[in-house]
Amino acid sequence: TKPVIAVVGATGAVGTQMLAILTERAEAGVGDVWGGARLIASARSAGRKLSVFGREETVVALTPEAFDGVDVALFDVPDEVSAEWAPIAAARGVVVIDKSGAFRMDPQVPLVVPEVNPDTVTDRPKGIIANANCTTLAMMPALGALHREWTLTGLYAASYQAASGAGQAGIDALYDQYAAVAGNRELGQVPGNVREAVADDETFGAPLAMNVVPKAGSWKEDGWTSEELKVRNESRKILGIPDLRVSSTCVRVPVIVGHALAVHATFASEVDADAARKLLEAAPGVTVMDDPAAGIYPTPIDAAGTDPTYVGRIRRALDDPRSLDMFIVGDNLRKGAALNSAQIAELAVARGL
Ligand code: 2RA
Repeated sequence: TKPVIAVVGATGAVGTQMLAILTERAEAGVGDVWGGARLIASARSAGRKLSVFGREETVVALTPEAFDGVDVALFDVPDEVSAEWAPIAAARGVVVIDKSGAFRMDPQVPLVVPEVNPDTVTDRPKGIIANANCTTLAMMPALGALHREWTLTGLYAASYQAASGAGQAGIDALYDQYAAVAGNRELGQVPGNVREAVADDETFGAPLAMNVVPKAGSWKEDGWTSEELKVRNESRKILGIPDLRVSSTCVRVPVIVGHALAVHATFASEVDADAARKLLEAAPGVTVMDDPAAGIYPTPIDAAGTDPTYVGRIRRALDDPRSLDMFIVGDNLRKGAALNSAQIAELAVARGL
């Protein structure tokens, strides 16, 4: 019999994508490994009906019993909910794949990106596998391939992160903000009038429509944000380079879906842009879009709703033959979240759970 998969947080921004991705992959034959789905959410959402694998399923409330008969559970819930409930599910024999930040840096929990470190999936003493933050994930398939060839020594990045990184509330807020400024050609040329028109400092820390905000996540020590620390810690763990030099500035931009990163990557040996393009073309999960003369480079609006990590603007640094500069874009809700969880689940099944 085929294993049963549960989606915990089935009604959220990522949960909704998860159901679509599981269904698509089953229909396409790439992820046709599941014998059924259990949809789990907060008591508030219990009773709602959602479609998965072409069937209507009723959402059930998160209780220990909700995991009875479940083999794999994909958690897409806030950190504190995962921290409490992932161990409860794991104790009932469920393989938990957790998207929150609760377990990512736990040495007994693998942080898996199937294109980069697939073998770590079976080394999970707690029964929990972690899925990385969307900003880190966007870069990993590409950087993993380059690292295998040239040995990564430094990773310097600026992110351009979509509003949907802040969940459904972020999506709703950005659409509302666009509506508040639409058609007004007075805005954005003097201090303050965009703030007045948008009147939403809360969601992103400053208005996002007509703006960019150099803050994603929450403030941490010494002026760093939680996102910037995740980029550093998670990249090191996934790539298996504990002393990798990493610095980033994470920025929210007025895009609905699709995180982008301007990356400067430094390697142990000299690199070559054409060789990098070839390597990336052959790398699983990566699509090269790099023909500037023909106007071809990746942008979020083309990445949204698709699976690959797109890489373009690939060039060797003018002042350092061991460094590459490039622009990387991925759908933060798909490879950045739901798709990577689905791929980890399929990998766990392929490795005999
Ligand atoms: C963001 N990476 O983009 C976060 C979501 N976990 O806000």
